[in-house]
Amino acid sequence: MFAAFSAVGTSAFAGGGKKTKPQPKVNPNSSKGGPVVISTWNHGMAANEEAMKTLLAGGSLVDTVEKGVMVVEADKNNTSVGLGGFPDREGIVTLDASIMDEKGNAGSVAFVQGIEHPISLARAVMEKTPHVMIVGSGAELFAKSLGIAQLPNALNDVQKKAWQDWLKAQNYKPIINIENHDTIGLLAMDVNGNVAGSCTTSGLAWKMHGRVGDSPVIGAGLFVDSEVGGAACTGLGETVLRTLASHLAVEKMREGATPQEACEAAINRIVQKHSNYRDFQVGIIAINKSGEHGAYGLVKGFNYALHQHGVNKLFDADYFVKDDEKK
Ligand code: SD4
Repeated sequence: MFAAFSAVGTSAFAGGGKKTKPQPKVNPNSSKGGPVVISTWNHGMAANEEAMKTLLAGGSLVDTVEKGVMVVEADKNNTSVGLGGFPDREGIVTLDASIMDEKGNAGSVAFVQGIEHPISLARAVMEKTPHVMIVGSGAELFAKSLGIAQLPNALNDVQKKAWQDWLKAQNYKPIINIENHDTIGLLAMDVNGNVAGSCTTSGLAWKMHGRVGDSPVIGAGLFVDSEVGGAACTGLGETVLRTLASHLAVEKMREGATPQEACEAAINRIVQKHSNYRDFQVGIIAINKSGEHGAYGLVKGFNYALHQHGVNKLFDADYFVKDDEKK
């Protein structure tokens, strides 16, 4: 029913024209830093382990970025990714995910219910359909056609209690840094300097039913261009959607910025466009083809896991809002 389809790398984008293709300023041939896996928050440690294991065992980059975040999706104690995530204000858990490969192909799903691994469904959108994004009941129908089970969307005790507590005041205020494990965004580079990425989340707790965040939107929560590198965001998705922060970071790297400079430029743009920037969190990670990485938060508390040179380690990211510390 769904024919295999590869959107990029086909004749539509192949040479033939007389124009010279602009070259990124990063060194495309350098592989001195690879392989690298970087991902957001504490849960990035477990995701990195699985991703690096997959890559070193000869898995493809897409396998790597998919399998890494699947560990987090499968963790029912995680309240911000996968089916254990906090629900929307109607008490329904809805999930968003996206994936990009090293050839520029992309797939995503949004507003899906009862799917244990939305990242795998996003991958199937990328690999088995002519589309990039499928949402809601259409995505669930697509899952069914692939034999992917749709599980009953029942809340566990932790989810139910949190939702019932929220209902008492019904105060919608996104919480900054939910216990260091919000959305997972993961970027991987192989020894040849090829880059791919993935992003998966249950989105913001107590969101309106039907709300979609940045994570499944290519260029917002995730962007990869393997000629340059990749970036992924976590935090208040509306602000990332307004600025397409991951795309912005990759384009900054294309112009010659380091990954750290690119992350800071993306957060600076969010600050410029949001006068209430002290009230929410956004974190961004980036890597380039040389295996260099960057990470930056809007406010204190964003951390990330980096697996490189055989070591998997958590780091606290630098951040923008520091004026409280000077008092
Ligand atoms: C969203 N960016 O849906 C996600 C949520 C998140 O840290 O990252 N929380 O807006």
